[in-house]
Amino acid sequence: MLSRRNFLTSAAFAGATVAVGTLDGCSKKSTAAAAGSSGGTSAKTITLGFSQVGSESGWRAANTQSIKDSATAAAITLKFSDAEQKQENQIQAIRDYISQKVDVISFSPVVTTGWDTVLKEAKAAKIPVVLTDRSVDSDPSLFVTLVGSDFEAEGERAAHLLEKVLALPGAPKTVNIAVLEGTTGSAPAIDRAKGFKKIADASHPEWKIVASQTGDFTRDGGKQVMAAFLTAHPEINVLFAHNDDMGLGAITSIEAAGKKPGTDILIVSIDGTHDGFVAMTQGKINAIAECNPLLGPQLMDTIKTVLGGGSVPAWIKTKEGDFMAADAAAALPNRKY
Ligand code: GZL
Repeated sequence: MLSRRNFLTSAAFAGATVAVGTLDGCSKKSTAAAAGSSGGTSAKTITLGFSQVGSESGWRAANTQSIKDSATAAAITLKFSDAEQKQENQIQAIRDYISQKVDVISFSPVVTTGWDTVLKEAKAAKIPVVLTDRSVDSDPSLFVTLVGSDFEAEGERAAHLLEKVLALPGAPKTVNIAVLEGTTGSAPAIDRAKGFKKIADASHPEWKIVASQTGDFTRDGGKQVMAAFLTAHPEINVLFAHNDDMGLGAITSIEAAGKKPGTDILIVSIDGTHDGFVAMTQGKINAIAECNPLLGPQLMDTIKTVLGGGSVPAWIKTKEGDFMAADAAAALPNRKY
């Protein structure tokens, strides 16, 4: 069986649009609508049960705010829970929503595996599930769709940004890369690493990854792991951070080691948070591949379509750009997060 993540990639690639509730290729209504359950009506107020990963980063804070603001704007009743980056808390929250008979469940899965059982329980309860942000390796029929970014493309984009940074005057010819990985087992960590490696392997035999370890998407994680990297590998002159927060934490350790971030150690990261942009204006981060957290409006529109019995694409991708440090000052006033 094609895993959900592979299916999403192929479906997105093929531009496939599939009826909600099933991916068997024929057009069917959403599970809820087809079953005539509460989800099939448009008159009553929709109740959404949402399980958020946690509050680990600036990206997550912006994502949470977007979901809360958009639910209010859409007149959708939101039940919201913060899992503190623990899968067991997300599974419990989903079970609570099932017992509360919400109309729809949405969540950003902290890791890609271990969801089949609870998703089968949601399906048995005829409650449609919409993924946001991160995908999972589960039977695609257990989900309606994913509203979120293409993390593998983000990894490729980060590698291309590093190419541009290394083409600037004064950049080193020897490239010794440290990687601060996201949460182990999460879709962004897996796919960003895959995308970056694809470009590195294809075009840059001179790039050497000398250290790679998770900082769990947090500033403290980035700070602690980078400090250890610098002790073990004084030759490091490039950092690829899977998110801005780990990059910002690493900057603290780089400066504590008497080195200049953005000069002695070039930094490319992913997200595009406010503080990431500020670091670019200070020359401490050299480039950022944006990962848009403002998924709320798309999520609420998708929920209304699904509960109205409509069809949605298998993957609703977010739009996002790439930024070199030289672009940051001009872009900063217009940033929405
Ligand atoms: C990406 C999201 C990641 C961000 C991190 O969509 O899941 O999790 O890149 C966040 O900042 O912690």
